[in-house]
Amino acid sequence: MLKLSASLVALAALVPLVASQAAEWGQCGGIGWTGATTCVSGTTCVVSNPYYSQCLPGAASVSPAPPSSRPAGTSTAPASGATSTAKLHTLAKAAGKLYFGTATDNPELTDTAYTAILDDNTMFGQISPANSMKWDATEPEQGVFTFSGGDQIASLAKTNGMLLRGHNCVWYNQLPSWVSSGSFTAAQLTSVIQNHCSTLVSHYKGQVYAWDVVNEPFNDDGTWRTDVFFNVLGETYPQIALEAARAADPAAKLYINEYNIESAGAKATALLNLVKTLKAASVPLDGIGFQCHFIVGEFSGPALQTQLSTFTAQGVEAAITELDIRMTLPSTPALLAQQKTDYNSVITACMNVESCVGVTVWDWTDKYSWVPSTFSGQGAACPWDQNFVKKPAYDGIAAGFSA
Ligand code: 9MR
Repeated sequence: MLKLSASLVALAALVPLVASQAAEWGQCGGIGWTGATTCVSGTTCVVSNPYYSQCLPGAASVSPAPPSSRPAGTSTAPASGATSTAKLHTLAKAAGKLYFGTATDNPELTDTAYTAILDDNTMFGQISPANSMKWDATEPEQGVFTFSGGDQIASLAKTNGMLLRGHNCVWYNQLPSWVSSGSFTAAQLTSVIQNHCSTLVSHYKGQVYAWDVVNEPFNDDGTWRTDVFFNVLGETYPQIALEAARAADPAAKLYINEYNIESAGAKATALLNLVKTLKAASVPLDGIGFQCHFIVGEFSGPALQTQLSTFTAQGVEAAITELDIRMTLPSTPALLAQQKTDYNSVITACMNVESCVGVTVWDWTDKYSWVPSTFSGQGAACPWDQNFVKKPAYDGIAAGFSA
């Protein structure tokens, strides 16, 4: 304590001498920045992106700056800075994977500081639309298809030379009410599914690497979700959707995408049994998406690796499709360090299973994460913080692909 107080006094004494220097965690450069471009002693000005450079601690003995000197919006512990300058998609490719990618969403694309990073195809080699290819966005009224939002994301992927993931054809959520509340015979709903999947997948034919054809079919206890599809058609609806998608774009990989299957349990068993049933019946199914919405410190890399191996042994590929690792706010250096370990464990699990083809984060920055609005008091789940500063998690990912 005495030592800390002494160094604080010493730092305070220095303030008049370093007034033209940015404080630790302060901004020190970037497009449009007119403030100080050098950092106080013990910190280094590190470029995070073209719009933002930050003074990051270069020596462990430096005391954290008071919150008032941190960038606006940094309400939690600042990212202590990733050190890797390698680009994640480049690393993933070098490691033999198809891609490292991210979800994005149409409203975010007006944020030029965001798109400056999103458009870097050495960082992201794959894009998933977070919302704009879902049923409510693409067929809001029966037979009326609207593709403008999805087309914007598809065009971004094409312009940047990135793979595109279609998300999704059939899901219990984000359904227009004409589907979720409709009263259909089995023949009518079969036709509704066939028309939706066929029109959607055909529209993007040739542009999509893989489609999440069926999303989240099971409850956590392994029972089927009792949505309109299951209630009317029972266990047959995945086959209807998969066959329609295959006919519409024979080159696209067709996936079932699910969460809480990343360790053994009733839900993973139910999905594994469905995969076996579908494969035995020669239903077109090429992959399983492991969403991987995790909580810091509550995840096992070896368990994930076992599940990836178990599923791919059935003759399907696998992908990490929606990775994020949330924490109870405020973030702390210890939580960020554990998050780095956890991100590393996910990448390592995928690296250790050859048929795990790639990894997608469910947006790369906390600024646009779905987590805080869904889980009260939780967040900081992405590898970049809300100011687009890379967190230690970034290093965890980079190290995973480099091992
Ligand atoms: O990221 C999506 C968010 O913007 C939407 O509000 C939410 C609504 O259901 O869906 C989010 O994406 C989900 C994805 O489509 C399926 N797996 C879970 C994702 C996070 O909720």
